[in-house]
Order: sequence, then structure tokens, then C-alpha cells
Amino acid sequence: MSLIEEIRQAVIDGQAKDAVSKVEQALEEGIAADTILHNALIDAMREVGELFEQGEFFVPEMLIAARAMKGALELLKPLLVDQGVEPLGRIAIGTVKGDLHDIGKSLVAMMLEGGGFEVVDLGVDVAPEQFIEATKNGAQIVAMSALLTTTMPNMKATIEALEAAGLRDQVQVMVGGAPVTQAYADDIGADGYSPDASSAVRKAQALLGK
Ligand code: B12
Repeated sequence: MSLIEEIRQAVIDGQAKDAVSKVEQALEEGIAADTILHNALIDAMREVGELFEQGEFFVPEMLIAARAMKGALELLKPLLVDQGVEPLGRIAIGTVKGDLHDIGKSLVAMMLEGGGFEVVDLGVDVAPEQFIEATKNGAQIVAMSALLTTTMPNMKATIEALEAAGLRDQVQVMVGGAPVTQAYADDIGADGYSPDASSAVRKAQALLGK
């Protein structure tokens, strides 16, 4: 097995320490950071997403793999900036105002990062004004998570606030979370909805025409 394949497998298996030490080894051997990123890390997360969709992986495996990927990615980040590798786009993600659930949101953020996006994680209990600020700071996609039926309306409130601020045309809005559906997304005028973290990456790519 090549070193790239070993890194890829370590991420799929959620072996964070192993993934990090093998990335260090690969860098020492002179393998380029963007080769490690695309051929090992991003490809591993693509496979993890497929395993999840096939019902072979569940949320815990996906979270553990995502953490291993994140650890390895931290090593590569400064080098990728040096190499001038452009992210696919900038996404501001957060759980909407009044809602403190962050597991799904963080998983989506990690998968988006693994998929090559620059992700600004605004955290939980994020007010419409914070999403507006993030859009002014260059976010091309605003991604909102809600886990409570009582906080879902804050997705609509954020879209309305973007409209009122004259920013709606310059940002794509993605929504998700257990109680959110495609019908709800259509109803509130969101541009995209995904039921899980792996399809969220493909949706974000499609929204930015990638
Ligand atoms: C863990 C949990 C908590 C934890 C949260 C810890 C944390 N750090 O997040 C704690 C204990 C704090 C909590 C608190 C509460 N909770 Co709670 N909680 C849950 C629980 C059990 C799991 C949620 C979870 O993490 N799921 C796993 C993740 C991975 O799944 P996910 O979030 O759905 O995310 C996936 C997709 O939805 C999607 N996705 C998510 N976000 C986004 C965003 C985008 C843009 C996209 C594209 C996709 C996407 O991708 C993710 C990965 O595949 C759910 C039950 C459930 N089955 O959902 C109840 C649940 C959500 N909670 C509930 C309730 C009622 C509460 C409380 C009000 C309880 C109380 N009385 O205090 C409080 C509210 C606090 C608040 N203000 O937010 C209810 C909501 C009912 C409703 N219809 O609104 C649920 C459904 C439990 C129940 N059956 O009653 N909760």
C-alpha cells in the first residue's frame, strides 16, 4: 500500500494519530501538500460519505473519520496557503438563533472543509445579523442548521434579513438539520437543502457551479 493509500485508509478508519504521523512522513518524503489533500484526505471523506449513504457507516464513524481528517488537515493548511491552492469557495455556517445543537452542524462544517471549502464556523445560537456580517465579509454560501421546530423559523428570518440588507442576490443559502425538509427549504426561499453532511458537500459544489 502506498503512503497516500495508508493516509486515506487511516482517515476512513478514524485513526487520527496514525493519519497525522503518516501525513508528517509524507511531507518529509517530499509529497506535495495538495496531493495529500486531494488524493488522500478528500478522497477518504468522499468514501466515508459513500459508506454512510450505503448504510455501512453511521454518524459516530463519520464523526471519528472527520476528526482524523481535521487533524491531518491542520498540518497541511499552512503549506496549502503557501502553495496558493484556492479553496472552492467560502462558506459561513452556524446553528440558528435560539438553538444550541452543534453536532450535526460541526459535522457538516468538517465535511465541507474536507471537500475543499474555506469554512467560517459561526457556532451556535447565531443571530441573522451575524450571518449578514459573514456575507459582507465574503461568504458565498450561508449554511444554517436547526434541530428544533421552534428555531426553524429563524432560518426564514435570516433570509428575510439578508433581503432587507440588500445582500440576498450575492449569497447562496443552504439549510439542514433533522426537522428541515426540501419542502421547508423551498417554502422559505433557500437555494439548497441536504439531509446529511456528505450530500451537503455536493450541494455546496453545485450551488457554486463547481
Ligand atoms: C444531542 C441532543 C441534544 C444536546 C445537544 C448537544 C450538542 N452539543 O449539540 C442537548 C442535551 C444540549 C440538547 C438540548 C435540547 N434539546 Co436536543 N437533542 C439532541 C438529540 C438527541 C441528537 C441531536 C444530534 O446531535 N444528532 C446527530 C447529528 C449528527 O444529526 P443532525 O443534527 O440531524 O445533523 C445531520 C443532518 O440533519 C444534517 N445537517 C445538520 N445541520 C445541517 C446544516 C446544513 C446547512 C445542512 C445542509 C445539513 C445539516 O447533517 C448532519 C449530519 O448528517 C436530538 C434527537 C434527534 N434524534 O435528533 C434531540 C432533539 C433535537 N432535542 C430536542 C429538544 C426538545 C431539546 C431541548 C429543548 C430539551 C430541553 N427541554 O431543554 C434542548 C434545547 C436546547 C437548545 N436551546 O438548543 C428535540 C427537538 C424536538 C423538536 N421537534 O423541536 C429532539 C428531536 C429530541 C426529541 N425527540 O424530543 N439536545
